[in-house]
Amino acid sequence: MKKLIITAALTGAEVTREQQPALPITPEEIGIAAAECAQAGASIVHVHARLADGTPTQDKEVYRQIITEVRQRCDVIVQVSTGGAVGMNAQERLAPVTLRPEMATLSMGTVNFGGDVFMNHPADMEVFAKAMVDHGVKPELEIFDTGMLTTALRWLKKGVLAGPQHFDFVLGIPGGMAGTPEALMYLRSQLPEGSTWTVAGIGAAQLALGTLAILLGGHVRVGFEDNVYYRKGELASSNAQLVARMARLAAELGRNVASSVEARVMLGLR
Ligand code: KMH
Ligand code: ZN
Repeated sequence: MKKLIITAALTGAEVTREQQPALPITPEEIGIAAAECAQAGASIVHVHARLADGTPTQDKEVYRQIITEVRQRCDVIVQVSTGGAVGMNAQERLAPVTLRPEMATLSMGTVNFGGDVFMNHPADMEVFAKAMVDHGVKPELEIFDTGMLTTALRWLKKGVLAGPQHFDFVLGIPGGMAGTPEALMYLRSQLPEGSTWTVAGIGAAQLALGTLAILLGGHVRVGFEDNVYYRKGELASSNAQLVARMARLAAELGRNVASSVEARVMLGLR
């Protein structure tokens, strides 16, 4: 089977230090966490920027610092968020793409997000896609529900995006598709030939769906953005602890972990 790409979603926009004391917030902390995760087997880090007090920001300069801090320490692929935090406008969300990172997330539709609405207007989504193509940034298509995958398939027909795409099934958000094996199996069954996919299970689904993805030939996202626990009632000590567990499981199940160099080839990065 293909090698396993592990993405570490280090910080997110919603998790707080109160919920997870080891949450990396500053660019330096994010750089250190990225290097630890790379050492543990991650080939991609999904990053969100925060101000020093923890407030989410899409400020390009903070993202620039994050990329610099990561690059000083390791060769992991940096994937910036264009989701940002609920309530941010499209223009601010798109800002880090102009830094020409290797990858960026691209949410494929609007979804209820806990008690909020994560807005993704179709016109904005197309602007995001075009900006990524223009800047040579590989999108990761974020799929929170089935209609979002249908939209992606329509875009491929229409030529908004071309070539094999990389999908992230984010399963278990209250308002989105459930974090169940059935949901994952259905989404996977709809993918065009040549696609790559990863799964980001929320909360307890992180371990179960990640393990299933290893068995199915997909890829895995772990980290504090999606889950702060190591097991029920026990907080994880670091993002790297969650990455290391996935790498161990993969080894047991016969999948070797991809290096960042190998992941770049598998994903067709520039
Ligand atoms: N913070 C969420 C509302 C992404 O990074 O692209 C959106 C999110 C998705 O985290
Ligand atoms: Zn994110």
